[in-house]
Amino acid sequence: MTAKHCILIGAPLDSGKRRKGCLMGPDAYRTAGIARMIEELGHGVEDRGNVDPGAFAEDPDDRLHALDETVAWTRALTDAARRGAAEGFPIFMGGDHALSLGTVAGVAAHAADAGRPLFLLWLDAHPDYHTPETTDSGNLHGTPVAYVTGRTGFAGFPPLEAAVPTGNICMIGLRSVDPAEREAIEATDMAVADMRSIDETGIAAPLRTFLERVAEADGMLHVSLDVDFLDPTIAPAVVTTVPGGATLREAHHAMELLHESGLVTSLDLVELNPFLDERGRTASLMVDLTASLLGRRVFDRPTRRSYS
Ligand code: EXY
Ligand code: MN
Ligand code: MN
Ligand code: MN
Repeated sequence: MTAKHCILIGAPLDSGKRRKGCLMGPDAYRTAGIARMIEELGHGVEDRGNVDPGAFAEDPDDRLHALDETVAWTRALTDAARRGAAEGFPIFMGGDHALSLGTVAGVAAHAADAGRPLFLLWLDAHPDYHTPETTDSGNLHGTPVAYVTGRTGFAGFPPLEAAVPTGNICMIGLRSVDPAEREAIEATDMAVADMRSIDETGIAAPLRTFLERVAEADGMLHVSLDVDFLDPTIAPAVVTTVPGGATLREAHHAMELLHESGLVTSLDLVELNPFLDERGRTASLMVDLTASLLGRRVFDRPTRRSYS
């Protein structure tokens, strides 16, 4: 196994929706032993602490929730991600999914600097493909894929250095798609494996097909893992629970295939709300899944739930 230089970047962004708690995510991952786990797998690890969004205007809670705050985070995270991707394997510890407006934009800018295409694997119950113009909820955590693919409607957000082509995106785990998102997705060449298709084919089939394409293109691969990709019975610590999600083994199998591919170059861990957790089990599960992505095998898996 090739050792990575993992760079932990905390993104305690909680502005992408109204219910609070994701700001505690980075410290929950630290408490669950993410750095020690990475070291035990033989990788290097450096914790860069938490990103600071800088100043932003408090805005009234009108149609778009916390717009200025999310724009400030997007700017700061784009910079942090661009640097992190140039220096190692960044792991962005969220924070809600609005953080991916910045992390994916930054990683895409780095890939363009490096002259390589960026691919994006979106593991989520939701496609997060609204624009600020189509969202009914006004919650910007439902918009990052639209932003990073260069859709219009993001007035006030930093202009993208490099967009991710929709043909370079694969979404797995979908089971809650709004009508405007469905219509927009159907007009693209995005690869989509909803839970129904996973029932039919298993999770490995769409993932292997996607990974072959990434390998053929010598692409970089960013993985964005939303807690609600998982079934809420195993991952309760998230606001946007949707029944019928990935099982423990489906999720680990996906991570194991990603590890074996050797293609993953950056990772988001998003939507963990530790306030809703049960004795840290969701935080620990997300750390365990990260371990599988970084090379832990079933044979090596400890029976304990923490690394301390
Ligand atoms: N589509 C819904 C909305 O736009 O409000 C739900 C979005 C949930 C987003 C979560 C993080 O994946
Ligand atoms: Mn507002
Ligand atoms: Mn999401
Ligand atoms: Mn989601």
